[in-house]
Amino acid sequence: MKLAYAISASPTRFAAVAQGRDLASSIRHLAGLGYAGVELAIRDPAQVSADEIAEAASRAGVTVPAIGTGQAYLEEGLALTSPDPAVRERAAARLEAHLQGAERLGALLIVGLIHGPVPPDVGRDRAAEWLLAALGRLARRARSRGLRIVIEPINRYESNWLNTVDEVMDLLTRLGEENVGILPDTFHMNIEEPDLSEALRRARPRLWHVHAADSNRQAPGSGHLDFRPLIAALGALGYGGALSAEILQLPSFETAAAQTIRTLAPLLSTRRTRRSNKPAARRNAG
Ligand code: LER
Ligand code: MN
Repeated sequence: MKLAYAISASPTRFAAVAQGRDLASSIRHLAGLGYAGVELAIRDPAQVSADEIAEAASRAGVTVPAIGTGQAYLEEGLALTSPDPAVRERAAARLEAHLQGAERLGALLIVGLIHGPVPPDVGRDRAAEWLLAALGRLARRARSRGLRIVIEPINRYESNWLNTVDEVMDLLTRLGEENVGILPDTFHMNIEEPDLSEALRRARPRLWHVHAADSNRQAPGSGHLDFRPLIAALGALGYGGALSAEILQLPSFETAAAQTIRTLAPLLSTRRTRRSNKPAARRNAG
């Protein structure tokens, strides 16, 4: 499991990513703190040079585990379930346009908010038909480039469906594409899942990426989520993907990034070091 941190390639109203700084300097800063990966949130891949990002990441010695795509929904209203077929087409085209950059960066492609809500007067069955058709086409195009996609369950206050791990796992079963998996986000899970570790276990067959944020969507350690059992559950599942901090930049990017790694890094190494490092006398001392 590797720690990553989500940053945006351009300014966005989505506040849970670092933004407004030179990308290369953010990447260098995160690498300097010890992050192994930098997740990139990109509104429009036509406005971004994947080569420049790849070079900055390679110079800093970090990977780009995933590309986030939700800004196209938040800033432009693109959605695979829009009642307007032209908008559905543009959303599908935007996702397809990400594939080249995802290939260049060796990144997963995230489909979260851009799947769109169930529109009023459309109904869940029709929205699901549109979504499954669009995801099927995208998955096949991704597969021809050796790429994988992850669908993110998003809490009920941001999306009127696909809120839970089970809902998304059902969607994946209906979709039947081998290269599409799931991305649980601890912020959304804390709202939707009765037991977060249990939900991670149910996601395991397709668990390829995880977003980390505390209960208040701030840096781990700022809220009431206990990351210890979550990371232990991921370790027990043999999860080897990224644990990527997608958090509000409070009080600042620098502080949030430093606090995240200070909180999470010791938990990632606990399983390997705890037994050997603790003297037996102290271990038994209650
Ligand atoms: C995106 O990863 C996410 O978690 C959503 O909440 C976007 O609003
Ligand atoms: Mn997320």
